[in-house]
Amino acid sequence: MIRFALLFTLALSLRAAEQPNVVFIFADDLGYADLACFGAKDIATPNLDRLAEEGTRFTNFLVAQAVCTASRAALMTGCYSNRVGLAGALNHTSKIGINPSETILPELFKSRGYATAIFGKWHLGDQSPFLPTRNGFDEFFGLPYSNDNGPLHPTIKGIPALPLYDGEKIVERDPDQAQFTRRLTERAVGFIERNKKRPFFLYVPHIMPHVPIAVSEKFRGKSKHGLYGDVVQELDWSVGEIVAAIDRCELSDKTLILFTSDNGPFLSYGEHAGSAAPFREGKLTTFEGGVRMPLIARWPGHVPTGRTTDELLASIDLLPSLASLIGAPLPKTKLDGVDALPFLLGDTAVSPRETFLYYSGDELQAVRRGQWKLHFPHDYLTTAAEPGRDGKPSNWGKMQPKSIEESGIRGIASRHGYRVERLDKTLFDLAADPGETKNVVADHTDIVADLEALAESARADLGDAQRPGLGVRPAGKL
Ligand SMILES: [Ca+2]
Repeated sequence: MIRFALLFTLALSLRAAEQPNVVFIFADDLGYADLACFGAKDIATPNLDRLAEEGTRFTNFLVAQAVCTASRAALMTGCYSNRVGLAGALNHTSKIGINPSETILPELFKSRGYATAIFGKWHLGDQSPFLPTRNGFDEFFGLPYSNDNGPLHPTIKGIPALPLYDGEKIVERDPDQAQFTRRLTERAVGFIERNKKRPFFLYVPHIMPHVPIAVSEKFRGKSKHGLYGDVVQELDWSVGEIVAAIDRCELSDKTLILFTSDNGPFLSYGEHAGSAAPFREGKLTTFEGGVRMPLIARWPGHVPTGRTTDELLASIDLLPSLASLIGAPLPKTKLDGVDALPFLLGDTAVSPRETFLYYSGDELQAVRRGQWKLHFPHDYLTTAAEPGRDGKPSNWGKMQPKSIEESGIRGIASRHGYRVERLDKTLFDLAADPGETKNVVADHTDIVADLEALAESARADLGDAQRPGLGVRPAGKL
């Protein structure tokens, strides 16, 4: 009996040795072209460039929606965010959050015996049942929502102090924003060192470079791109520290490291925002500048080195792919993501993802198959003529923002200085025209018909504006 127990323990520890660690680093509002390895000219990102050289660059990677809460809900559930009832960006008055009945990414890792931690911004609900420590994370240090959700909000006055959490306890209010990147990095490195002998899932959703941007003394004035460049260079340093800790603990060959951003640049903030070049628009839009993100994956011996792939992949595919990687059973509820692990690992050059639904909140604004993207008529945000300066958005001085709770496109426009424009039904060929400039709808009636049929089946399942979707599940409510 004792012998059997010993063998059983041995089998378990052998299996544990085969379980790779996963480190997921997520920037906030970083643009596609803010890294040198994705086209930045005046921001130096040597650590991320090296990560890309030692792994694979994905140049056609999409997040589900171009705004914080929605993007994170999709990452955590493997579903379009509207399927799980979440949209936009939650704030300190929100009574909803991630539904505790959803099986989310860290819970899959927990089911396989992993240590789990989140150091950074959660943004899936700040009420107790929605906190990360109630939803699969052993450790949490960071913010429950965005760093502008406090007295430093660029345009709204009277928001209460920004809380910094350690576990479920608020340990500081209005912490020094210039220290966020350093402090999260220290936590991440400490977690790696403490858990080097067991499998772990480390999620580092950095608070920067979301406005109000801030940088520690050591990085101030160091870039050729002003404060924004300094902030991105500190994030690059952070990635270097985390990778160095993995290498120092001799975990390189058993750790998959992923780096990307939650949505495109907050363009209304001008010099305090990044670049989505060569893509159109940025955050809060369904143009590629809003949702196309720079994804890097490194895992020596498993993820091909020096590879760049333009195959389509989406953040909703990461949950089923990572579940497959660690042998965790999938959630029993419907998923939108597909298992792309063989593609991630380079066992096949072809991604299993062929189509994508571009929702903004609960409105289906565009659909895509391969290179073809069909926009339905919709409003969108674009920057006002006057550029944002010194942390204030464009149109500053002429704006009349009401409250952080005012929802919808007009609310966002008034709060962040955007203009609202209208797009007609438009077909773009992203292969020939990645910047979405030339409407070819009249030339391709067969493609339009195919994409319209795709949209119609999406509407039945996930809804569209006033039309309810049969497959939508509710958010968690207090
Ligand atoms: Ca964001």
